[in-house]
Amino acid sequence: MARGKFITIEGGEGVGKTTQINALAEALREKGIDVVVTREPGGTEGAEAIRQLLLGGSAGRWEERAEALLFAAARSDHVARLITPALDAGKWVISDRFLDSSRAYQGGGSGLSDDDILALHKVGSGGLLPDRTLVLKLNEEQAAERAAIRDGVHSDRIQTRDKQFHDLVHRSFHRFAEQEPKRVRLIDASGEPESITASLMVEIADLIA
Ligand code: Z5A
Repeated sequence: MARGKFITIEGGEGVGKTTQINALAEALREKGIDVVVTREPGGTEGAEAIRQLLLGGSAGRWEERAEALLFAAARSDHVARLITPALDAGKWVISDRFLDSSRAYQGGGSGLSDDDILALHKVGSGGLLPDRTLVLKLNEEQAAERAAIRDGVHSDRIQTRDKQFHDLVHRSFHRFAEQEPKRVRLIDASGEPESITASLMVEIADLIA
């Protein structure tokens, strides 16, 4: 049986990742592909428990390296128990965030080196990389508007970080697309949901046999 494909969706908060993942999964199912949708941090019982530790609590709850280790630990369980078995069974996996979020937030934003984040990923998850990473890009005002409509005044521990932090995160995602153009694609997320889904399908067309 052919191994399934592993797709990750990345970008800042409120850009429409969850909306697009659901639409993309539907479009792939219509083509007869068996799709598993998951998210990070989370996706398995243990990783969802770590999610609560990471996203709740006070802004300074975790020191930067401890935070990076917790994300890597959650990812390790997610890869071992959900992602790899699904891919081995021929299913496609679409994950709402993955390694590139750690590289952008704990690396670009918090200042850990890319080499250190990749070293944690090698130990925790065997260095697994997605077949394609789709980064949704949207200007800050539109993303904040969308997140506010959905969440009101509620923000998680990482959303509350300052503008400089989030600018560094955005720049990191752009840099990954420049450095790895075959794997990482930037998608304009400013239009209607249907047209964004069509753009995502174009970017993964070569993976559909
Ligand atoms: N994090 C990290 O630091 N390191 C890591 O390794 C990992 C994660 C894996 C997880 O947050 C946090 O963890 C995240 C990064 C960090 N923190 N930050 N900041 P999360 O999983 O709770 O949330 P998120 O990933 O940041 O995304 P989100 O806020 O849930 O938003 P979204 O999924 O991108 O957007 P959405 O829910 O699909 O859409 C938002 C609203 O806009 C909603 O009302 C939609 O109906 C609406 N929408 C969507 N598309 C459109 C269009 N096209 N037009 C108009 N309105 C739209």
